[in-house]
Amino acid sequence: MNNCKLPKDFFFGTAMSGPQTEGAYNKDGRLPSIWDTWSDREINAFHNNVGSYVGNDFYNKYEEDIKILKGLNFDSYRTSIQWTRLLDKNGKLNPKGVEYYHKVIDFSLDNGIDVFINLHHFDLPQYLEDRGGWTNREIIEAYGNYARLAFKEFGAKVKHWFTFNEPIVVPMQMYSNGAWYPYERDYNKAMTVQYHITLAHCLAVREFNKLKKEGELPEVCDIGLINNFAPPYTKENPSKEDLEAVRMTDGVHNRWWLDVCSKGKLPFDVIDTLKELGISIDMREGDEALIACGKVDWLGFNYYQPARVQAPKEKIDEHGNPKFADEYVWQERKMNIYRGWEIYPRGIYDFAMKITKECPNLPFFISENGMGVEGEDKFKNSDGIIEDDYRIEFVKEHLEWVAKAIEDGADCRGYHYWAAIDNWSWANAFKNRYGFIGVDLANKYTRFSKKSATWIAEVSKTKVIK
Ligand code: BGP
Repeated sequence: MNNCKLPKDFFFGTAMSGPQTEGAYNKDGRLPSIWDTWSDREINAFHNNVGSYVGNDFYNKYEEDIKILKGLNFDSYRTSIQWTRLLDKNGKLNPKGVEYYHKVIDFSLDNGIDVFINLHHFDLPQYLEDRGGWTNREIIEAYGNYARLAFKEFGAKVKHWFTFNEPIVVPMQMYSNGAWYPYERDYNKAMTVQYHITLAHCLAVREFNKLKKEGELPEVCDIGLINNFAPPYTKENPSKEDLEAVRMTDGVHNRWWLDVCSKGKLPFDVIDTLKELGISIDMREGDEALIACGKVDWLGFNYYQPARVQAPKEKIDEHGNPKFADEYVWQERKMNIYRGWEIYPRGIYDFAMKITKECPNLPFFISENGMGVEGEDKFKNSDGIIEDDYRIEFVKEHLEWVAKAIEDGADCRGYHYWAAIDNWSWANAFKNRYGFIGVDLANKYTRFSKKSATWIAEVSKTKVIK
């Protein structure tokens, strides 16, 4: 697939998030988030003891960074507002937070770069977590208030809005597999959280469309949801049980969101199976009508790796939670050894075609895709430039499959790389670096270009993948 061309109006940019870039965690009225609390309590849970406090200093360096994005010939980027910065404890606007986000948005637009705004990227104000966070149904209204205020404040400037980034991650990492604080392993709780996030998404979309109808938001504004969709695969000659493992993995992680976003419904086969297993979802009167409002204008598709599954050996795990699948290790798989994720570029095509088939007329874009590598200094050449050919190869192969999907009828509008400038990555902190642009932590977070920066600048300018 050499020298493939992407459509002329195909957009290029980067994804990032407030909690991973801004830093300035206690400046100008920003409230503590769940990530700061975890950092305060257990700093050694973070790689090299680097907690959530610093980000990559975007708070102070946003002008420089936006110019860097322009230099890469990007026309857009996505970041998230931090709930903790925009609102105070009473759910009212924090003037300093408002001022900061206006400055970032204005500077971007003045430089010809479009900002896509996402509202929730794994972060939550600690005072809401103290009231049960996403396990408490009352949070849905609090989120609705946050979304409404953000839409009204920035709606005249921001065209593309997103309710959540990867809504499956908080239920999974915090409540189901015990990877992140509060390290719970309670599937019932995880599904309650997933359900409340779903209702919060639907409420925000309903409010957005209402504001548009009332003329408070420009007609051109749109709203979407971003998920880390994972194309599901199993063995070559699967048993009935292997296919069942695919159905539920796909159902909970992918179809749940595809159905809400394209049909305004939950996948009822998944809900039925959960019920049979005794997983109770507290569906109340009025919920169905609210879920019907969850249909979006387009989707963000974050792609890192496929989900390879097979029938589980045990149906219940050691914590008493249902198990739908075991991992299936494909013999030919190629790994990103630093992140422990499979690299399978064809998966981006397969899932693009799944969206095209299962959600007809729903456009989407690649909202994240990237390669994180540890210890990149070892790839420095004699001029001190990091020769990240692995990153060039990674992006090139994925873009080639995107081009093929478009050729085969997928309505994929653009590509945002995660993340053009190295940033803080949750518990992994600065372990794996993703950027075309590096950040020198020991030298005041100075930015520097890697080899891939020149390559991506050419691709985003010409739309030719070579
Ligand atoms: C996605 C998240 C990002 C980012 C990325 C890379 O799932 O939306 O926030 O962190 O993954 O993953 P990691 O930082 O864990 O290496």
